[in-house]
Amino acid sequence: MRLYLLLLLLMITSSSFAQEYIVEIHKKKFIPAEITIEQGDQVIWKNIEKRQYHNVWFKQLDKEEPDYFFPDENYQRRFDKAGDFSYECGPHPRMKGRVIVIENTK
Ligand SMILES: [Cu+2]
Repeated sequence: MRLYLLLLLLMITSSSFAQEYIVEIHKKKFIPAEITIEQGDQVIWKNIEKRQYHNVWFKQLDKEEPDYFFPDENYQRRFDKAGDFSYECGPHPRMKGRVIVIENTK
Protein backbone atom coordinates (compact mmCIF):
# COMPACT_ATOMS: atom_id res chain seq x y z
CA MET A 1 0.00 0.00 0.00
CA ARG A 2 2.76 2.41 0.93
CA LEU A 3 4.70 1.53 -2.22
CA TYR A 4 1.62 2.15 -4.30
CA LEU A 5 1.22 5.62 -2.81
CA LEU A 6 4.87 6.39 -3.43
CA LEU A 7 4.57 5.34 -7.06
CA LEU A 8 1.45 7.41 -7.48
CA LEU A 9 3.19 10.42 -6.00
CA LEU A 10 6.18 9.93 -8.30
CA MET A 11 3.92 9.75 -11.32
CA ILE A 12 2.12 12.92 -10.38
CA THR A 13 5.21 14.96 -9.60
CA SER A 14 7.25 13.81 -12.59
CA SER A 15 4.47 14.49 -15.06
CA SER A 16 3.21 17.83 -13.86
CA PHE A 17 6.41 19.81 -14.29
CA ALA A 18 7.27 21.42 -17.57
CA GLN A 19 10.46 20.24 -19.16
CA GLU A 20 13.34 22.13 -20.66
CA TYR A 21 14.96 21.10 -23.90
CA ILE A 22 18.30 22.29 -25.19
CA VAL A 23 19.05 22.95 -28.84
CA GLU A 24 22.68 23.77 -29.53
CA ILE A 25 23.75 25.99 -32.37
CA HIS A 26 27.07 24.99 -33.82
CA LYS A 27 28.66 25.40 -37.26
CA LYS A 28 25.48 27.07 -38.51
CA LYS A 29 23.28 24.16 -37.54
CA PHE A 30 20.53 23.65 -35.00
CA ILE A 31 21.28 20.43 -33.10
CA PRO A 32 18.89 18.67 -32.99
CA ALA A 33 17.12 20.35 -35.88
CA GLU A 34 13.82 18.80 -34.91
CA ILE A 35 12.42 18.18 -31.46
CA THR A 36 9.11 17.03 -30.08
CA ILE A 37 7.95 18.48 -26.81
CA GLU A 38 4.73 18.83 -24.84
CA GLN A 39 2.60 21.89 -24.28
CA GLY A 40 4.10 24.08 -21.58
CA ASP A 41 7.65 22.87 -22.18
CA GLN A 42 10.47 25.27 -22.82
CA VAL A 43 13.20 25.18 -25.42
CA ILE A 44 16.55 26.85 -24.84
CA TRP A 45 18.80 27.52 -27.81
CA LYS A 46 22.45 27.81 -26.88
CA ASN A 47 24.87 29.49 -29.18
CA ILE A 48 28.08 27.49 -28.84
CA GLU A 49 29.83 28.96 -31.87
CA LYS A 50 33.24 30.56 -31.61
CA ARG A 51 32.16 33.93 -32.96
CA GLN A 52 29.01 33.65 -35.05
CA TYR A 53 25.73 35.25 -33.99
CA HIS A 54 22.32 33.81 -34.88
CA ASN A 55 18.68 34.15 -34.06
CA VAL A 56 15.66 31.88 -33.88
CA TRP A 57 12.83 33.19 -35.97
CA PHE A 58 9.42 31.55 -35.95
CA LYS A 59 7.97 33.41 -38.89
CA GLN A 60 4.47 32.01 -38.32
CA LEU A 61 4.52 33.32 -34.74
CA ASP A 62 6.59 36.50 -34.89
CA LYS A 63 6.18 39.22 -37.47
CA GLU A 64 9.35 40.89 -36.33
CA GLU A 65 12.71 39.28 -36.49
CA PRO A 66 14.10 38.63 -32.99
CA ASP A 67 17.44 39.96 -31.84
CA TYR A 68 20.65 38.15 -32.64
CA PHE A 69 22.39 36.31 -29.87
CA PHE A 70 26.07 35.73 -29.63
CA PRO A 71 28.38 32.91 -28.50
CA ASP A 72 27.66 31.90 -24.90
CA GLU A 73 24.24 33.52 -25.06
CA ASN A 74 20.89 31.76 -25.08
CA TYR A 75 17.44 32.27 -26.47
CA GLN A 76 14.44 30.63 -24.90
CA ARG A 77 10.81 30.15 -25.63
CA ARG A 78 7.91 28.38 -23.98
CA PHE A 79 5.31 26.64 -26.11
CA ASP A 80 1.84 26.80 -24.68
CA LYS A 81 -0.04 25.70 -27.76
CA ALA A 82 0.15 22.41 -29.58
CA GLY A 83 1.29 22.58 -33.16
CA ASP A 84 4.06 22.21 -35.67
CA PHE A 85 6.37 25.20 -35.62
CA SER A 86 9.22 25.67 -38.04
CA TYR A 87 11.86 28.31 -37.64
CA GLU A 88 14.97 29.57 -39.27
CA CYS A 89 17.86 31.84 -38.53
CA GLY A 90 17.20 35.35 -39.88
CA PRO A 91 20.73 36.10 -41.11
CA HIS A 92 21.24 32.49 -42.32
CA PRO A 93 17.93 31.31 -43.80
CA ARG A 94 19.41 27.96 -44.73
CA MET A 95 19.57 27.15 -41.03
CA LYS A 96 16.23 25.59 -40.32
CA GLY A 97 14.63 23.87 -37.38
CA ARG A 98 11.32 22.56 -36.20
CA VAL A 99 9.54 22.24 -32.88
CA ILE A 100 6.62 19.86 -32.69
CA VAL A 101 4.43 20.53 -29.67
CA ILE A 102 2.09 17.72 -28.76
CA GLU A 103 -0.96 18.13 -26.64
CA ASN A 104 -0.46 17.77 -22.95
CA THR A 105 -2.77 15.00 -21.86
CA LYS A 106 -1.90 15.19 -18.17
CU1 LIG B 1 22.44 31.88 -38.06
